[in-house]
Amino acid sequence: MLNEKMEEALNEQINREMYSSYLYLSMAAYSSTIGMPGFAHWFRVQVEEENIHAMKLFDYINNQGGRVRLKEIKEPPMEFGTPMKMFQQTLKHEQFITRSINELIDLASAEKDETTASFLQWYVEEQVEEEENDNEIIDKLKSFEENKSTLAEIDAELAKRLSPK
Ligand code: OFO
Repeated sequence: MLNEKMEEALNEQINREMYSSYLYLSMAAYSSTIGMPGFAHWFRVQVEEENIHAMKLFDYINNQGGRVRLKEIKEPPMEFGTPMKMFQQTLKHEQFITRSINELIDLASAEKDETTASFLQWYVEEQVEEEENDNEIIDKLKSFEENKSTLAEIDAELAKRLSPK
């Protein structure tokens, strides 16, 4: 059973996950605009990931007898600069999400809500993966900046990303 404070905080996290989904959808559109179909594909898969993150919270709130409240989703930017700048923004956003998950766990502990603290562990691991993925791509883009690879090669690699199971 969720107390009001926890329910409100989890609903806020649904909104952040939906914003992540929207942000990456906008990055997918931008990637297509700059002629990078592999990047666009990678971000579309990321949108699927974010929708899963949001829906896990949605189901959890419902299963705990709480009320889901869907709030307005902020409009994401449309321009992201170079692929490097875009992935730096992606990493920065994921670091923000990691902090928000940590704050939720702190709140769950303060409220003595062990069930929610345990549920949120999945997100802790997921965030390690999310930041790792972005760092890996940033490294690839560094190698491009150092003339060790081409953007077309990186684009072709990102095109291989599989949808989440
Ligand atoms: Fe990208 O991890 Fe959710 O928001």
